Amino acid sequence: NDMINDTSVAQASASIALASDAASEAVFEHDVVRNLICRQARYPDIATPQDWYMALAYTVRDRMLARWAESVKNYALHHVKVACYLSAEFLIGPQLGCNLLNLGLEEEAREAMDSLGQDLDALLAIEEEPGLGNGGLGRLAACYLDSLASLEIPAIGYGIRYEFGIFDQDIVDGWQVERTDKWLKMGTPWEIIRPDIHYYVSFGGYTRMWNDEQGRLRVEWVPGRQVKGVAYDVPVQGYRVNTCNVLRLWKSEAVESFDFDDFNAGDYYEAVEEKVVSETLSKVLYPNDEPESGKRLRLAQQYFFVSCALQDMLRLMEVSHTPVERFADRFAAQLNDTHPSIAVAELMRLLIDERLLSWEDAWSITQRTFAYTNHTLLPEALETWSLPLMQSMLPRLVEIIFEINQRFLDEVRRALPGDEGSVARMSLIDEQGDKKVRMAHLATVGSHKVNGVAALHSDLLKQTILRDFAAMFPSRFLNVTNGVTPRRFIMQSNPGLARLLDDTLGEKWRTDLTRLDALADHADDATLQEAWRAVRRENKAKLAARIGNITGIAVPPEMMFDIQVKRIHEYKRQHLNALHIISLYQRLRRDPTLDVAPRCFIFGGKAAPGYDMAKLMIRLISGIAEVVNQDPATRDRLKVVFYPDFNVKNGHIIYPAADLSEQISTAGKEASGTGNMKFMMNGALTIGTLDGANVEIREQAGADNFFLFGMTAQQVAALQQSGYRPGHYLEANEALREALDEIAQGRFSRGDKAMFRPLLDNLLNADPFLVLADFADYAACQQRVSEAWRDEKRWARMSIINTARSGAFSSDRAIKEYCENIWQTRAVKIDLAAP
Ligand code: B1H
Repeated sequence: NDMINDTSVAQASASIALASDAASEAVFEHDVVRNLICRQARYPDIATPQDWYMALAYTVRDRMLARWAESVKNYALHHVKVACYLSAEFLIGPQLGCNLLNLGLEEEAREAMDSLGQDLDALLAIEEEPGLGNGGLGRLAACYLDSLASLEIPAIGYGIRYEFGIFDQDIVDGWQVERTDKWLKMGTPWEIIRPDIHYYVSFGGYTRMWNDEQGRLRVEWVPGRQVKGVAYDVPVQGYRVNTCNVLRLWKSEAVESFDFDDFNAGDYYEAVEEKVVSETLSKVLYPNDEPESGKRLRLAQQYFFVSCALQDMLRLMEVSHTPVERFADRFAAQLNDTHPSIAVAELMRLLIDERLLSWEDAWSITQRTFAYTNHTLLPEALETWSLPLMQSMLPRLVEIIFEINQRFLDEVRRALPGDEGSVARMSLIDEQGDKKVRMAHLATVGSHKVNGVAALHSDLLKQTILRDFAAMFPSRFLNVTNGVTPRRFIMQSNPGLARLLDDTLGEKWRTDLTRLDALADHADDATLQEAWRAVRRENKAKLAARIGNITGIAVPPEMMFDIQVKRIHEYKRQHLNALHIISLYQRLRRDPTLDVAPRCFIFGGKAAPGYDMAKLMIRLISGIAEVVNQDPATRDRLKVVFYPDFNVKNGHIIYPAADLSEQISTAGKEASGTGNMKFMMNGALTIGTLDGANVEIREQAGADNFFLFGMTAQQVAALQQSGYRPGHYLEANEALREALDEIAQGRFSRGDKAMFRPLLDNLLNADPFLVLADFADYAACQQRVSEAWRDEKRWARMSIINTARSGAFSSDRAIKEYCENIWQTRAVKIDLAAP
């Protein structure tokens, strides 16, 4: 208490944080009870687990908020540069566990809850995760926020507070059924609503020119309507540091609850409708892992959050009395794919129309501020917006895009005189057929750096979709290989492994993951191997128990756990995995003495609701599981599980239990992958193609510790160029024919021969992702996996080496590269004890 009295009011947040740090477990316990009463309005005897969860969460939150206030104060005081991560998705996962971990409060909380008669693990289990993202791209954004805070880099994440995140998945009769995600139904303790921080965003209407008092020609956008964006802040605590950054999510609201003109005129319903439409903007996340082109509401969402973010950044300049000319010195803004790329035009609009800067000055600021990360080369995933649609919704922004384009194409023409082919290819507007705005081009032209997310992907980016740009601006392009946070994906989800690493290496790996490297020296150590296996056994037993509870399938933990969890997509080739399982099943039936490793194949992942082929792939896997799991001939050698509702929370229990990680996308199609890194850190071996970050995973692990198969990206491109005939591979491979035939016979569809016809026809006639071409090599590689599994010591050694070499895939490494090579931002130490 002296501490509080000795410090001035100006030091309030620091002293509050220090006081709670110094306080005993008894104070923690007292705070939980106080929150139970004062926030939940419940007394202990009648409190539900949800009440206790909330009380505990608020107790933890209080300790973060004091650090947050101190962090913000420091950033403002020292006029530091802030990294702003603009993303339509932040898949942050459950918050309580990682906040306890990062604050170092796990033990204190466990004991406090214990004396209150509550089990911490049970409370952790009832937290609903905010599913504000689809998959890898959204989870990457969350890992990056964790690393930014842990590395003490001033940062803000800007996104959308979707009321409904990614749907929950049920499996009914083998089919995916979507349920709306009501993550807010019990309220969330992790957001701070800031009604005072709000901005207005315009839509529709028209523009007109006018002359202001100084005789300047100005453009005014007369909107058809406006929507209000309100800030909802989520604190992001760094690991064992005082830095606490913010994820600022925007919720849309009607400007006025009622339009009084309409109301007075008696049209009550029209007035209410306006409110409903406005609030629709942040209502729901689009559940596609690639854009579904042309959805009006989606463009409105993008512009909405981007405009709020940029207006917020401009306000922050004002409150720190910094002239707007210095914008790019105070902010680095990263575009997470093209979803926020309208920001390029919006910043120009704000600077020119509202801050009255010249085009040249505004453009210089814009280019120096933005950088763009590309996450996909799939042509169907490249965002374009119909020009008429954009003109009707964002008329002023289209004018600005035209001006950017004109000036840019002039530059192209100066550099490449007479080359109208290049001009047409590079234009921001696709003029073929219905005119479209190419968002990747807008992002590339408006940025000073453009990066891919794995070495191979960055190379392909320069050779394919952005080739002309890479030739013209070679120094603009770079690679930043993705990374994942070891806090959540090792320390929090695999505490047994974390303890073993502490015992073997000391604790330095916790803040510098490259130190895991030293583990490789002990890879053959029998004692370590035994301890290693014990940790893995426990993780597998936990997953097996969970699978038993959820699906009723009994899986023996001694089996090899062969896992493929990720969104369901043809390019990720879950059907290749499925075909191999069928083939293995057939061999086992034919020869019951066949000497192959007993395996449990586990799948998980959501299919976009409109993606019929992906849904059919889920049905196929369920069908195989149904047949295989009850067949006495193979029952203790082969199991197949579709684990429903794969999300961050389920990932916590799945990654640490994997022996084999399936990373089998068609080479050249998976930009990076990040699940591959989570598996590797937790000691799984990878079976994979030379695609995305697999290439670098194999380099790090060593070729001997990675199961490689399949065509290279070059071979894939060449084969498709020369005319791929799936039939050719079918003729050459009897096992493949038999597997496809058994599907066609209705074996996995309860006799229904029509069910899988679309999938079979697709494979036999087109096979756009070369499943048949890679099948033989995949099956042969799986045979090598089986053989390796027999040698326990060899497997343990390979597993240890994989973890040891996973340091390069920490998101801390990735964020350091962003800071050094793109953002030019530095760490700021937040010292609570400073005077
Ligand atoms: C990735 C997406 C994506 N790439 C559009 N592209 C979306 C595109 O809702 N949409 O419209 C949503 C997501 N996501 C993934 O990004 C890549 O496929 C992975 O390979 C990569 O690891 C991940 C992070 O870079």
